[in-house]
Amino acid sequence: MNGPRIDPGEAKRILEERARAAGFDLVGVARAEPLEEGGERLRVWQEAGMAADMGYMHRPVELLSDPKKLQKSAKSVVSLGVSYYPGEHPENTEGGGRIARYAWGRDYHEVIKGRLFRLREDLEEVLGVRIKARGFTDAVPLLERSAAQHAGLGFFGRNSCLINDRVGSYFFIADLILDLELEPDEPGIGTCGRCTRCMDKCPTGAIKAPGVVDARLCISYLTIENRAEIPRDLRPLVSDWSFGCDVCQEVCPYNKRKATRSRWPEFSEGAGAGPYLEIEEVLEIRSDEEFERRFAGTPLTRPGRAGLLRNCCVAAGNLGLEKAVPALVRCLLEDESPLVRSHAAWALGEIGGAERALREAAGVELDPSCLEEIELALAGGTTGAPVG
Ligand code: B12
Ligand code: SF4
Ligand code: SF4
Repeated sequence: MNGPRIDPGEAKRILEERARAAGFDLVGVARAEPLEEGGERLRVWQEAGMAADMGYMHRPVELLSDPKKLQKSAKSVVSLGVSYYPGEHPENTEGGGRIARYAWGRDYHEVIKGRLFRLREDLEEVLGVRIKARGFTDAVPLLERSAAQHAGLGFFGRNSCLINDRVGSYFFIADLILDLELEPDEPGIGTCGRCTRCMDKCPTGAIKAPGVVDARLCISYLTIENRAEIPRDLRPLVSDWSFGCDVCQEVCPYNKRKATRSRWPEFSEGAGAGPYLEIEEVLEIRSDEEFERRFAGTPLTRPGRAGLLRNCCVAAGNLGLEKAVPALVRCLLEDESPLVRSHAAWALGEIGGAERALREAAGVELDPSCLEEIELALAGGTTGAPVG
């Protein structure tokens, strides 16, 4: 920081005022110190293999838990919360692929980054100093939930989400690491009491202990970060989720009582893909260019074309979506990705009525994993009922 020394209490008051003016619902400050308890939990989680194949989550604990590793001169970590709650899913009467609420609108990385940088500039102007800062959301390796808990934004729920007593858990966390001294907040406190709803209702049993999510089982991981197949035994449990999962937040009493709609129009359902994907339409996307064009500026580009089509196949199979059969048959016979072809075969096995197409595919398919899926589908899919 260059310029006159500023009273940390006064600087904090100005930060709060400017952050709220910038549209952030929550703001808190912690000293730029290692997040020891969070780091220890991360180490145990990594060692148990729960980080699956997310390369960035296998980085050394010291890197992920120490803000000073991101900025040497850091004095304060500001955590900001912004509600993305866009409302409830309408009933799935059309057979759509369900999208987690955080992804209904525009890509939050871009939207929040813009406002973070403006907030930093605003602070510099009002305080009359140059501030060295790093601003990010869900991008740079730091335990953002732990940092935000230290800064008083909320407490850890048994679903591992950070819950704020006033707004629930449907909020993004963003961070500004600053070389400016700010008066720190008290850490967030709160409790789930005797409630265990999220653990009881998680469709795949991914919440292994209070606050511990095994990513290998989590539908959010399986449909977004995972680049490989969705394991066969988990597919029926994924239900109609085609991007992310909200079950452990939907059942949470804190959200039932507190969730208030986001004030950011970028996160409303009209700003992006909305609550459901039209499965048949997505299944017809054959090139990466077309995929990028269709979902540009939304979080849905994350799993890539093959990943999103894979998810839509699974949702179609679980919904028994007969109207998707022609599109699934084209995926099976024409798609260049074995991932898509194999999941299309599975879906056709679940829905039934596509024996001819499956036999035709069996005659031309060269990929061993696709061939196996086709054989299984012809033998009757998960349900065991013969196809055709
Ligand atoms: C990897 C990751 C995932 C993985 C793994 C999730 C997990 N629970 O570990 C997957 C892909 C599964 C995932 C899913 C989701 N994610 Co995510 N994810 C991340 C990421 C990049 C790292 C999380 C991490 O470090 N995991 C490792 C474990 C060990 O850490 P942790 O989950 O943060 O848990 C900490 C606390 O819970 C604490 N803790 C837990 N219990 C207790 C109990 C006590 C007593 C104490 C003291 C501490 C404590 O210790 C842990 C270490 O700090 C963060 C962004 C970031 N850089 O932090 C976003 C982040 C956690 N994700 C977020 C979101 C929105 C989601 C989803 C809701 C998206 C969706 N709808 O599909 C789901 C929620 C699933 C769930 N129940 O966690 C938000 C959460 C906001 C919030 N209010 O909590 C974050 C912070 C992104 C952001 N910047 O907004 N995610
Ligand atoms: S996001 Fe879904 S699958 Fe993952 S822990 Fe929560 S309820 Fe379970
Ligand atoms: S559902 Fe219950 S146990 Fe789970 S996070 Fe919410 S209050 Fe805690």
